[in-house]
Amino acid sequence: MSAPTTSTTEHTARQGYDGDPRSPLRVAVLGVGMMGQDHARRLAGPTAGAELVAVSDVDAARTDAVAAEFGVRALHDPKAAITDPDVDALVIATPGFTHEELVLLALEAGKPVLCEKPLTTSPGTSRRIVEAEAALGRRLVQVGFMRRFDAEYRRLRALVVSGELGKPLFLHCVHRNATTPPNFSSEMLILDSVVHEVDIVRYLTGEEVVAIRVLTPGSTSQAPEGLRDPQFVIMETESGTMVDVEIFVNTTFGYEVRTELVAERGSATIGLGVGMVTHSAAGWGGSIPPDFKERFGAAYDVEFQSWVDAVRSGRGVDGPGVWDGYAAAAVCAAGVESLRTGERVEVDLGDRV
Ligand code: ISE
Repeated sequence: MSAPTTSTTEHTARQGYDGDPRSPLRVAVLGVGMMGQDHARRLAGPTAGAELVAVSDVDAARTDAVAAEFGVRALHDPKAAITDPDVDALVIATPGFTHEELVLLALEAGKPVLCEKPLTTSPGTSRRIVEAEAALGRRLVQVGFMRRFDAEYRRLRALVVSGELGKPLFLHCVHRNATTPPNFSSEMLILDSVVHEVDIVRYLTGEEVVAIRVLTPGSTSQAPEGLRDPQFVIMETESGTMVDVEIFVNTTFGYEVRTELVAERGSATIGLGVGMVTHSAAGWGGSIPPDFKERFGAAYDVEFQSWVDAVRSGRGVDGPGVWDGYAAAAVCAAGVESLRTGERVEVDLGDRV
């Protein structure tokens, strides 16, 4: 629950976050579709030290309805929300193609941002953000790679970092969704879904991805006409760790994300979903989450709390940043090229900024 210790009149009179640890961080959510509404709920509810103060969406009726639901201001122009003196920080959950402009405006306004993935939809536009933030000389942007806040992924990373099993040789990844939203294209399996594996490979190994190849097995009859689903993705990291990803987004029944690490002296698997196994007349078994909102709900909560804590403490944003967003965009763009050509495509990130 938010813990505001100053009255509304006191903190709405501020211009930007005042750094007083008793003041809540006043956040506006831009884009209140499915994900933005989920984040608005998170900020209005369990995130301590945050106060949801405004929402904004291109759909004016939706903006008004969500604003009324949370009792906050409806701002119809997202750009005005960014410069609003009573907004300290922004959550950007608008469609990916709008991110570049909004994030650059937020950087210009000097406001911290939690931007949903992808950072932007191309490496060139992501790189512009990397450079704009570098020119400011301080980190303001966190990218919404929520898997880094998931307890199981954190344990797997700790295991890799400990060196107990030796060098990672393979990562076998499974990423399955029950269904896709309308207009989900074959490229989006890479840009919208596999982007998470790209980030998690970088997070687990601490290395960049240097090459990617996308193969297209026969498509499931359960996918919409023309969608190449499933796809099989192979990535290589700098030191030669090999990664395979089965991305399958119309399994019809539920959400599954698994990762098996194979290292020199052993292996470890996460995402088996074996939390509770029941035995009954119906047989034995557990449950499969319906979607990512449930599977990664706790990770989103931790992600938001750590973003708010970092901004309020004055130490600045410290979660996955613009370089992570840029690297993921570059690998995914190479993946889309490979999807078209069937060839292995090398990734060149250029100099680290
Ligand atoms: C969606 O946008 C997500 O981010 C989910 O985590 C992923 O599983 C899904 O495939 C994407 O469409």
